[in-house]
Amino acid sequence: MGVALSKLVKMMFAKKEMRILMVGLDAAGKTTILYKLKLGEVVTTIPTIGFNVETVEYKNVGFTVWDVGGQDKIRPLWRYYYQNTQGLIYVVDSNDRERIAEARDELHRMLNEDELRDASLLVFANKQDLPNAMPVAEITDKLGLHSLRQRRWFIQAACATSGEGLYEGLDWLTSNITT
Ligand SMILES: Nc1nc2c(ncn2[C@@H]2O[C@H](COP(=O)(O)OP(=O)(O)OP(=O)(O)O)[C@@H](O)[C@H]2O)c(=O)[nH]1
Ligand SMILES: [Mg+2]
Repeated sequence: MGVALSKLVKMMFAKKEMRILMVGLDAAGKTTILYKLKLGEVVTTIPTIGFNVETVEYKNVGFTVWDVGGQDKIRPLWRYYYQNTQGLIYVVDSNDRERIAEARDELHRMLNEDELRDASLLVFANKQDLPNAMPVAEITDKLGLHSLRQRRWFIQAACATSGEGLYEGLDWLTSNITT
């Protein structure tokens, strides 16, 4: 095999690593998503105080996913995880109409941070299995995603308990991440 070709083959199979920060309001389903991806199972969760971190392998990419607790008192801790974040996963409980404005405010506050300037944004509109779930278009609107400038973003309907939509989200991240 020629040198150029062998280099190309190496590049094609080299494993990529991506640092992902996953946040969102408490009970949005972050920890459920993390372990569904990691174990393929629905685990019984308790509210996260602090964080969980796991590496999820998918399509030759190692996603190091930091899942940080979202209760209001500990939200100020999110910023300690911003550094070197390439992809931001923002999880929304699609059934939580009362707190969608709060979810929007927290999202925009975070996106204003300089450290996250280059991070791609994937929103999981989670809990789509619930009968009263807001559809993706409504969540897009209520989160003000169309007003985002200079940001690569994508919103994916998801159900953490069945796993629906989760890999579609990762697919988007793999092709839209800043390296
Ligand atoms: N129906 C339904 N319930 C879900 C889904 N995803 C998560 N849940 C439930 O929502 C509750 C909260 O899920 P967690 O994963 O603990 O939420 P979290 O975002 O990690 O919350 P914090 O750690 O407090 O920030 C749990 O009872 C989950 O089983 C989903 O897609 N559909
Ligand atoms: Mg959690």
